[in-house]
Amino acid sequence: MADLKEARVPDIGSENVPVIEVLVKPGDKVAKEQGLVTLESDKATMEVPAPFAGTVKELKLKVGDEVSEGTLIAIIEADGEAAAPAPKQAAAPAKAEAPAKAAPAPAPAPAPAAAPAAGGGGVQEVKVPDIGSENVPVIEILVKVGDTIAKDQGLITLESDKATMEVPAPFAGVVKELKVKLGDELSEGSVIALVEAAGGAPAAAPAPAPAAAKVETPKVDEKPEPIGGRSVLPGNAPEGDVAPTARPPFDSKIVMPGDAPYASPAIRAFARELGVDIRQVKGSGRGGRIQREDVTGYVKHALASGARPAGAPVAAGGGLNLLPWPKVDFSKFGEIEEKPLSRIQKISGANLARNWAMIPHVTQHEDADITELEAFRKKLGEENKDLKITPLVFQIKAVVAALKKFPQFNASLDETGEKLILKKYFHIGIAVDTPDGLVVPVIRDCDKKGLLDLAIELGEISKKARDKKLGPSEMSGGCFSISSLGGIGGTAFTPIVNAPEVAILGVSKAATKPVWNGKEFAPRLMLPLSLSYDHRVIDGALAARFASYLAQQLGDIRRLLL
Ligand code: CAO
Repeated sequence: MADLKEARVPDIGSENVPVIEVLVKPGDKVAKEQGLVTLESDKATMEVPAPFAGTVKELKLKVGDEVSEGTLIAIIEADGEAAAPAPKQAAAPAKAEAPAKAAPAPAPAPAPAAAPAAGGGGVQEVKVPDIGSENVPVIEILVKVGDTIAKDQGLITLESDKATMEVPAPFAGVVKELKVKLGDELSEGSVIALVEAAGGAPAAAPAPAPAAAKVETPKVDEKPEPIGGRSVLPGNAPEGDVAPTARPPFDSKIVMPGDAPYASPAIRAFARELGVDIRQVKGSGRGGRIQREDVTGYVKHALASGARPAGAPVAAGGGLNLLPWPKVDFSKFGEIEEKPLSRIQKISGANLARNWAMIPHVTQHEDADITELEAFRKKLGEENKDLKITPLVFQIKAVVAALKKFPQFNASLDETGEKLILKKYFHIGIAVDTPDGLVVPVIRDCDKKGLLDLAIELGEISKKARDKKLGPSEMSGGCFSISSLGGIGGTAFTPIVNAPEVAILGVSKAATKPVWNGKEFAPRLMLPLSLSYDHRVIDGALAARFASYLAQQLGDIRRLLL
């Protein structure tokens, strides 16, 4: 007999973990333990499997949603026998240390096992903890002999059918000998390495239980299958044989939802250290998984072609040879408080840093006389009292007109950096300031929408942005962005191009200024425009023309009808 049942998120050891993939759709028949969604926290990527076989009736999550224990994933019509006693799956965690009891849940992150040894220091064996499977192949070795490793730093990556997991060091020390090589198949107790514990490291390593080891598995009295997803242990994305540079300030999961790449945190860290945008890299591993060789291959190709695609290694060409970020103990100088960056800040920060570093920016300034526009806007506002009509909607229209006249601005460089993709659509991104940071929702087909429609949509997306309700699709596909600080103040600024777009318009606060009209100085409302552009694609003369055309449009809005 069929029965509608809920599949919920189990205890995943973290809160508000973003969904990066939805693996099923309504109507799909799912097998027991088939992955429903993939979640990715700072430290782990994990699939949440179906607790029983059945047919997905309704999906309750989408990419970008943030979930915690108990969040409803889907309503599933359970197949005959599964419909019966409904094991308390998902949200009912079992102990991590009893993975053999586990069933459909993200893998418990294995707590690393150090060989029991008495006393402090000394060379000790680091063994594979209980990973719930046998003969799991080593797919990455993240350290080499002689490396000084921190506690919880990844040593190796194992990949089973269902999970990818890093095994971290249970204590800090120096790697004396590696006992495994790529392809070796390991089980609980296999020795990974001999590590000389750093001075005070606890020798009888008390089976360190790093944060993600809290990821527990549901209590289901069924066949052991503890590894329900790609899971990685907490701790540092390993350096492996990568140049031991300072860890970047943002974490390894800086991916925009919607196109999350399938790669381990280690590979992401590796890509990031080389300045590679991992989303550009094609994975050659099973199921499209991105491997270390894919990243290096990508870099080689980019260097050989002489191109510097978005994300390619600028530094490799002798460009960015940056000093490490200063490490300062500020508390030495006075009282301090630490505040973690929000997720949005981390994501936008990583993008802004790349765009600022890789795009040769120039900003062209221009003033638009919006005296008449403002009079019209006020009139329109009086006629539509329930609608907030700000100068921004006129700017959107003027930008569309300018993009039509100067198609070079409605373009993106392709990933080789050798071709320009010209777009025939007009989707405009609007930078919105939210309490959690900057987001850029996109208004689509602005050429086909009137001022009032744009005002409605602008109001809606600003609200959605501030309520954190924007989906990934609402933040992608932009052709050109506008960043308006006009409601706040300022006379000019230098916005950062929102790659892969090639230009962005910054708008500051309009002010009444004396303007010479040929006979006298007359008071005119002047709107400061700051057009930043990618100088690889747009030259200064073109930018000056674009900005001045934009000012003309805003100065005489009848032109927008043309
Ligand atoms: N000059 C003078 N006044 C302006 C103006 C301008 N250029 N632009 C807007 N205003 C006025 C509006 O008319 C409105 O006035 P009333 O309150 O009298 O109606 C007021 O300023 C506030 O406008 P707003 O900011 O609420 O609305 P908007 O449509 O101009 O902008 C939005 C919407 C979402 C873009 C804006 O709220 C926002 O978030 N801006 C910040 C963007 C940002 O952070 N950019 C920086 C990116 S780089 O770090």
